[in-house]
Amino acid sequence: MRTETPPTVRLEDYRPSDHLIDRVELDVRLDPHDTRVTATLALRPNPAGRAGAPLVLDGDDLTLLALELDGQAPAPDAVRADASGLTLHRPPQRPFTLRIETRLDPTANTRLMGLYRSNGVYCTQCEADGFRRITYFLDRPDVLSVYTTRIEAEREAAPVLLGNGNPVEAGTVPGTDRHYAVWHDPLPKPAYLFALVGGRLDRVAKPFTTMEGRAVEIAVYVEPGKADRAAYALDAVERSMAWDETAFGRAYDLDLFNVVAVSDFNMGAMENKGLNIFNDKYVLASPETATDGDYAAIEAIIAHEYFHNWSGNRVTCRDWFQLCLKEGLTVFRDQEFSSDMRSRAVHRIAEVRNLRARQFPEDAGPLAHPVRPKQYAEINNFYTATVYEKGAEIVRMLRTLIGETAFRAGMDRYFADNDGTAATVEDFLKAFEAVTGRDLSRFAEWYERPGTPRVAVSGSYDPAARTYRLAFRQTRPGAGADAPPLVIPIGLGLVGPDGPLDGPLAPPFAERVEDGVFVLETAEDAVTFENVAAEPVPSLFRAFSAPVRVESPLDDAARLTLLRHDPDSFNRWEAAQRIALGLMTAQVRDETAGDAGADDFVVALGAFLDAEALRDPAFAAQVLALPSEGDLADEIGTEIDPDAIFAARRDLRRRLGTGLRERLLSLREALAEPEGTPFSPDAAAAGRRALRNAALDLIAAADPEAGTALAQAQIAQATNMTDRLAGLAALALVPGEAREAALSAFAERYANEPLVLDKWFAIQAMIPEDGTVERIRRLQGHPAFANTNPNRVRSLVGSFSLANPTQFNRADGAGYALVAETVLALDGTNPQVAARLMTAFGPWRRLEPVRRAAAESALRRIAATPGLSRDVTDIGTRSLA
Ligand code: 0A1
Ligand code: ZN
Repeated sequence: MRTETPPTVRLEDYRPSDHLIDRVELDVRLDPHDTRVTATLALRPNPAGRAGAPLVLDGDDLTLLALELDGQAPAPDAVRADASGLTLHRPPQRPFTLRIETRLDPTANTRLMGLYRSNGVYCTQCEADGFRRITYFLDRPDVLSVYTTRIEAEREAAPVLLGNGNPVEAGTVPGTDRHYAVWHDPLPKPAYLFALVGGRLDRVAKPFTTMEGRAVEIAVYVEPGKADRAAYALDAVERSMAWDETAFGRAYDLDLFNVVAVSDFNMGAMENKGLNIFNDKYVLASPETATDGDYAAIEAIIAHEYFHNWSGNRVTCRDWFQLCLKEGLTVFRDQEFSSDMRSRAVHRIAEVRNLRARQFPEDAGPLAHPVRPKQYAEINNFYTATVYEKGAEIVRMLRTLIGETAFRAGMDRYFADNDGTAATVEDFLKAFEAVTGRDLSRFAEWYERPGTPRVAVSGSYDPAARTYRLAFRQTRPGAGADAPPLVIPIGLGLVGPDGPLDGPLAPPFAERVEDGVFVLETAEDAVTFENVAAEPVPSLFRAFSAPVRVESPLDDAARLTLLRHDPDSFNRWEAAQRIALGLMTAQVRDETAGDAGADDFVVALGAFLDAEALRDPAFAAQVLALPSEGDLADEIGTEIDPDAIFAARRDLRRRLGTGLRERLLSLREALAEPEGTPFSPDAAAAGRRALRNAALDLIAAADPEAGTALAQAQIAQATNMTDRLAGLAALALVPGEAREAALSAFAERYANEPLVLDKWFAIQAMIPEDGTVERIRRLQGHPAFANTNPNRVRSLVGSFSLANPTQFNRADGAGYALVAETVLALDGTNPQVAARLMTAFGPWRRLEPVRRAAAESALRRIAATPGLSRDVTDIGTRSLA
């Protein structure tokens, strides 16, 4: 393991590689413990690099067996090689060939980076820097090579052999029980996109013809016996291919597109060229095992990885500082895809919930960083909500600023100008400048600084002049006075007591509002609407037009007007969320004046449900789902007391459950599927289930006994995992026999379904009661639990640290101790997962003093442990800085 203090890598130090590798021939002889890799590299000096520079190839945990330069063993003093690198001191100043033979042990590779085995299946993960664990290489994204890979393995153990690109040859190795396959990928790619797979796998496939007339075979490979759970993912690939053609004019470029599901994977999935490798959680689905949320996530992640084929693979990143170039853009693309496949309004709400739950707190804590970081010690710690989600918001703002037509033209230009290259954020923006003639240099500031900006808004109405003036002021926490203001697109409209004020005859008019968007480019600015007949309610940041916190001038009466009449669905939802947040924070701050407000809110929600619940159940479910405890903590910001937050949220759920009880019960009836209805995972059916289950949650909050009965009946009748799990989740909140019996029955029913048991682990980890820490410790010894499987760890310990605020933040520190122990136990085997788990401590400085001290001491205990990985060291250093 690497234990040295990691050097910091800085964007400002970037220089092109001194050498290039045009072609790579790999011969990989798979063996459980003694895999041999022979790499033949066609190298040459890079004209853009330093002439005569040594050749320094990266390596990590490698054993060198043989080395030849142009067919000759180099002189011993010409080379230095160890586990972490290979240097040729005086490489030839002309093209030359290196032949490198290394040995590795895939079974011992518990870090799941490089070549490893998952349930006996050989697979690889090379992003960000795993290829150097397979052979010595220039493991950096701006070195692009054409790969030919020969994979050999025992036929019995690995009948399926897959590589990047297209298959060119296959056969048996005479006189042995081994066979081989040769794959060739014609498109140059960086090493992080390399992949191979070997194992026993079942396959489902379907053909696709691209708009360019290419016949493509799409295939999904899964563990034997699970082919019937791969159909949804397979269809999702097909939908993604078709969508990228119509939405972005992007066609697929190989004859095969393969997806392989493996059960041990550090992240969600990986976009290796022509051979996407997935965490099986994001492939396998059946009504019996997957929730509606799982189906939606599968569709989104399949799309995400597929879309990388253009945004990431055809155009890749010059260096890892440009990670958002592929990730932010690809998240934006997958969000658009999901919005087109499902309800756009509901999807936007889900995107914003996710951004606020994960990115806002990150940006407000010690791990905050710019969307394009300026430095890193361990790049694998920068696959963050900021790079991904805030990165996507920047692309979305760009589209809002320049309009859809110019955005599409700019994307076409970006792909055309940068195809086959390793690009930068500047290259991206340049394409949009080229098609619009606009200067985007000020907009580029969004990439450069951490922190969520605030925009304070005030409104004033002049009845005599019939004008309404909105004034804006932007600030950025922690940004010095020298920080230039951001370019912030603000989606705007005015709403009156009876509906939107955009009547055709005399609409309110404001000179600088174009297509409903006002652009705030200075620290302060204002806009005046004319022709406004009566004091309006402003609908601000429609569709969440910028990732900012808004200090809004609205009171609850104004918000109720928006909930009723705003044509922007996002802001209708936002209005309800803000009212609920206000009521709950008032309770946390011990301001008891909120009672009448709560009654008004209940009445308004009742009217809303009567008018709309059956018309758009998915949206209604979002309106009923109160802001999370995390949202409240984020809103409160300092001296956080998770117990007070929990109590406030519980009390408001009780109030809603009491006040809306009859309606919720009859909605559940009205939304029940008639018996015998076949299961469909589509958005409409999922929306009906979501609303029924949101109703169950509130009913149970108000009346645990009734809730228990309903939940038990729902579990008994459930025809799908969504309803079964929602029943179990409701029961999990009510201590007692019924809960324990339901948990046991669930475990028994799914004893052989690891992905379903993950849900069972998670539900228990999220129980907001004193015994949960002890329960988790018990479950860590459950036969289905394994510290070596990232999904199990995330389900049991990750859910606890991220979704059980009262117990993770126990005042006695027992929650922190549990997570710290898990981090330390994992660090030796899988530092990436350990480091990610540790990020749960991020908000520690915002806690009230007792918990703050306990969290800090847990963090310090981790950081003081000798022999930590670079991954955990980096999180520890930054968390405590
Ligand atoms: N590029 C992938 C994410 C990814 C990053 C690192 C990994 O290493 C374990 C794996 C996957 C994506 O955006 O989906
Ligand atoms: Zn990605």
